[in-house]
Amino acid sequence: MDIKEQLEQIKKNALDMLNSDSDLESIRVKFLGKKGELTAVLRSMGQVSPEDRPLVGKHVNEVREAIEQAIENKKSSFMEKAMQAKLKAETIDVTEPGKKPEIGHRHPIAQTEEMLVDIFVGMGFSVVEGPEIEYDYYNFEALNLPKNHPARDTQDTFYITDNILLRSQTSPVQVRTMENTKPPIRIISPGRVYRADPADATHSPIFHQMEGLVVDKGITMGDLKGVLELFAKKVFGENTKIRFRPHHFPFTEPSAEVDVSCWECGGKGCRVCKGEGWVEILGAGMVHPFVLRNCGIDPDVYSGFAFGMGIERIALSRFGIDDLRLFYENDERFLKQF
Ligand code: 2NL
Repeated sequence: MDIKEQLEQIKKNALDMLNSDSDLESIRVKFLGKKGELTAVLRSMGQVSPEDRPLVGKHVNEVREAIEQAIENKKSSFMEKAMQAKLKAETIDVTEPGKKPEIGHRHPIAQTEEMLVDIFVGMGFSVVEGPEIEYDYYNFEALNLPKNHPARDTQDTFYITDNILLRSQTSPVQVRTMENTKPPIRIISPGRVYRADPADATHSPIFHQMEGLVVDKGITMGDLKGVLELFAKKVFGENTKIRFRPHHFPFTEPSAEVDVSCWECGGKGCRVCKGEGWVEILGAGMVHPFVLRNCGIDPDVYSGFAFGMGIERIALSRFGIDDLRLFYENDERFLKQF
């Protein structure tokens, strides 16, 4: 085979290969590379007569260019194909209806807490928060709960050390506020509290409470009743009545348990109020003079009222639920309903 035929054969082989094999780089190396077939022909130019060399050289270049061009064409056709595939795969139909992102919402306990806070903020109360890990002093001692009081039983309270515990009410927040603020004081303290109760439909070792405290000159039980009545109407409806039943708390004197007229039957008696016509929602009273004194406030000059309510209890009534454990199970099928 003379060199001319050799060159034509190389060109044909290269073009054939390009039609059947997509590995363009190895085809380039095989024919055009330093150890490639075309280079081998160039090396054998020594055998060509000097007068033929320019012609053969020209032919080699033509073949090289033809192969290069063919590789280039193949490359652009591959790239075009890849681009078409990509465009097809990534097509966005802008006329398609959008996917609605699933947005969550506040937990029913948080919603209830927010509602209670809003009502009292509307009456001029400020929100105060404090530590959930407390000294025995702020949780009990300052509140006129002497050392052997049953509520201080380790059965009921999570003690961490002898004098440090998980707060069992949010009163310590009020005590701290009275210690470092001069009256008038008008605060609420919502938050998490802890009691060593086994969980059942109406008890949980962790629950939420909101207490309120007003201290000023001339505060009376009438102020307490006015505030709680307004509060009850906002939560349970305009026609709601409230009722005070005498009770005992060590930190208030006098003390009362407070009922609202049943929101379900309006007072006639039904399943919700168990035929009573009334439902207990909170405890309240006039701040005990000992407590005021413990907190550096002179009970001969100032008086105050305080109240405390369980947020879960309000949430249960508001949403018509009968088992408080539902609030803590984080079952979306339950939570999505609120
Ligand atoms: C209830 C009853 C109550 C208070 C909490 C209080 C706080 C201070 C002084 C006096 Cl610093 N009292 N808090 C008063 C009466 C009742 O809670 O049944 N809570 C769930």
